[in-house]
Amino acid sequence: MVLKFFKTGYLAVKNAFSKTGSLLGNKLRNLFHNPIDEETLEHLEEILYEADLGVKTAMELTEKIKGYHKENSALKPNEYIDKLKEEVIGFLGTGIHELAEAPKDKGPTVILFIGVNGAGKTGSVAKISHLLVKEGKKVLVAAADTFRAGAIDQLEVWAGRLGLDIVRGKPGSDPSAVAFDAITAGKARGCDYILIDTAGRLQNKTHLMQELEKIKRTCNKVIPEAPHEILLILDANTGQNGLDQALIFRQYTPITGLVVTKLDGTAKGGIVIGAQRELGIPIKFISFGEGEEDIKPFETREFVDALFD
Ligand SMILES: Nc1nc2c(ncn2[C@@H]2O[C@H](COP(=O)(O)OP(=O)(O)O)[C@@H](O)[C@H]2O)c(=O)[nH]1
Ligand SMILES: [Mg+2]
Repeated sequence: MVLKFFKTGYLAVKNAFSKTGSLLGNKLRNLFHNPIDEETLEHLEEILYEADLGVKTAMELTEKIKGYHKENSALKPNEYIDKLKEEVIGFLGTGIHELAEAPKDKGPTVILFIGVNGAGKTGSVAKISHLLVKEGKKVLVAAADTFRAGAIDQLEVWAGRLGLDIVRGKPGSDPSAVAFDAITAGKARGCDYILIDTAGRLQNKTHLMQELEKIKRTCNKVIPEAPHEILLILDANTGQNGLDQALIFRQYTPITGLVVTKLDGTAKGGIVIGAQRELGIPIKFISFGEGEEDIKPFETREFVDALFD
């Protein structure tokens, strides 16, 4: 389904970045005032790397700039930045990656939220629910992080605040049972979406990964196509480490989309580019604050404009 809330996004993203001074634009404009020589190019690669675009992407972009300079040595600083932006947009493609939607009469659409502790899963369940509700969808959230009692309460507070229907498990109970109850209830109540919060998984703990497998099988029992989405939540501050985690998660489960959180608290917005490119998993949402409005569907052009502004 198309979420229509990205009109105001550019400003929101830009504000989030400018708070922490992560805007690449200024750094790059300063840099491109220098003659484009080996030293400048090396510095360029460093700036891109430091912004967490990833080694490969930083190198490739630097090579491209070198090439452009060879073709036309009279380019202005802003023109180099425009070239970089074009390249990045070329890597990532344009348009938004829409959320999956269950076929008509085969709903609700079930979305599983996974990731390590503290990545922003519970917050993302709440914020995305809020977006969906604003689109007129009927949403139910499932507190299936039964590992920590606090996590259930946390989602319940969000649900109360945002007026979301919630199915909660008892602390210590089987998360699959919560998923089962939630989907059964959501079906009976004619919900459009069921968003399932799960416990923070350590990527090296096999039993937690097996538990995830069981949750998936349970979803599948109630609705054969479910879960329709498995979103991995990545904290932007974790940089390359976060990408490594994602690779391990992916050994255990397909991931249909990424949600990159905490873009307000980092100077490393480039992780969004590195993540989509190096993992080949589409970024569906970016989050840039703790409030329910601080999330939006990811749109390449707008993001790149904000990042390189
Ligand atoms: N500044 C900021 N904080 C965030 C963002 N997303 C989540 N948080 C905070 O990060 C902490 C962990 O988030 P939570 O959703 O509980 O993570 P979980 O353990 O994966 O469920 C909470 O204090 C959130 O308020 C974000 O985009 N920006
Ligand atoms: Mg949580």
